[in-house]
Amino acid sequence: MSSSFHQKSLDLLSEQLGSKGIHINSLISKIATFQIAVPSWALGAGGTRFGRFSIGGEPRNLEEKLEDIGLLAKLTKRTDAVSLHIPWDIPQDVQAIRQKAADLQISFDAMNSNTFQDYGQPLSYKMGSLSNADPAIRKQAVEHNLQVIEIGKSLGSKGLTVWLADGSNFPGQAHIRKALQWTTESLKEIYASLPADWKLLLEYKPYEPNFYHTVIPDWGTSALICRQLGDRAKVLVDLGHHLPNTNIEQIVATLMHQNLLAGFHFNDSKYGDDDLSTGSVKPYQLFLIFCELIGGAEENAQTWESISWMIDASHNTKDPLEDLIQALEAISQAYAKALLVDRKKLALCQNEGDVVGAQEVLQDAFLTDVRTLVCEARIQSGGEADPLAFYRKEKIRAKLIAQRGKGAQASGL
Ligand code: PSV
Ligand code: MN
Repeated sequence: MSSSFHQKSLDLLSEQLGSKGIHINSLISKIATFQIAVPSWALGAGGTRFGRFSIGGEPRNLEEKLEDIGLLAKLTKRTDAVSLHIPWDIPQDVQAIRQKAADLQISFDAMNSNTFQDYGQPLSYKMGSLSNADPAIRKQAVEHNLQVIEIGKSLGSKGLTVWLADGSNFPGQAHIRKALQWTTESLKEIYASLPADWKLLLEYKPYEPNFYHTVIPDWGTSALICRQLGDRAKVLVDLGHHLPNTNIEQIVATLMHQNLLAGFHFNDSKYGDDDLSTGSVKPYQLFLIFCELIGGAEENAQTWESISWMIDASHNTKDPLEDLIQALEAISQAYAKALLVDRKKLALCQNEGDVVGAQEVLQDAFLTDVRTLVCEARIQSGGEADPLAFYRKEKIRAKLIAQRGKGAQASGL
């Protein structure tokens, strides 16, 4: 888009929104300050159990992962943090990693523990980790989480995200109540070691890798456990961790109502944990989630600052950096559209039972083209007007392949 065309579109939008009493500058500054963390595992090609196709030029170590996020930050200005996964990202030299991150203006978002692989540990997680019937295995899994906290402390992180693969594949395999009890007790031990200024983000997921029962399958179970841990334990909503057609915006509203929303792992899905690019399948759902978030924060259910924002995706077919640029854009657009909702009018419609009117209010915001707005926020922050076009024009992937090789990749999902 030429800069004069951009300016014309911006003027037009400013006029259009101005007639509704919306000031474009305050919108732009809100969009510009909204930052979303990127996980270290989203930078390489993922795969399925059937195979993995390397994209080439993928990061080979933690330093290169930081460099990729630094590049994303520079182009998009929509991310300023990385979320590490232990043991995949254990820093060899903490000071050097801290320095590198500081040079790239990247901070360390929540740390992720991993008790779903064995990675050479003495005891196997085949029958579960924090929920295992064997106390020695539960202890090993607890200690792993404590080690993750220590690494996070050394890097300046402020959160621990726990996602458990624990569950069972067949009826009768597990004692469902005991598994839940052991999980809760293990998490209590982890929570007791959580620094005072940290939070614990507890994920849920209905199925996979277990297909009969999962110990923490839904937001309700996660919330029940969090309540038993303490105020700093909250529920993490990974958009892909729901059965088809689940009303995720309602879950978000309910959690906010209880001050129990830890944050998000953004992605999209058609079936389950497909890890598709955020907003690629259900952009309206994403918009409705942001409507609940903005409403919840405005009405003081939970503060905006208390919520963590992160992408959780794995790419089988796309260039991961291109995909992340698209995801950051989709999230910014959903947020921008939700900011346009005339909340006073919506409240009026709700109070008067004007169902049609309420839908019109939402559609009016959702159908507004906010691309110019998001682009302007990026330009004002010093980013690229069109990061994807820039990435392609500069042939960044080809340069990364030349530098790092065709097939190499650090460990990850
Ligand atoms: C597995 O489902 C998963 O995608 C979870 O969402 C975690 O957040 C992520 O892997 C990293 O462990
Ligand atoms: Mn996740």
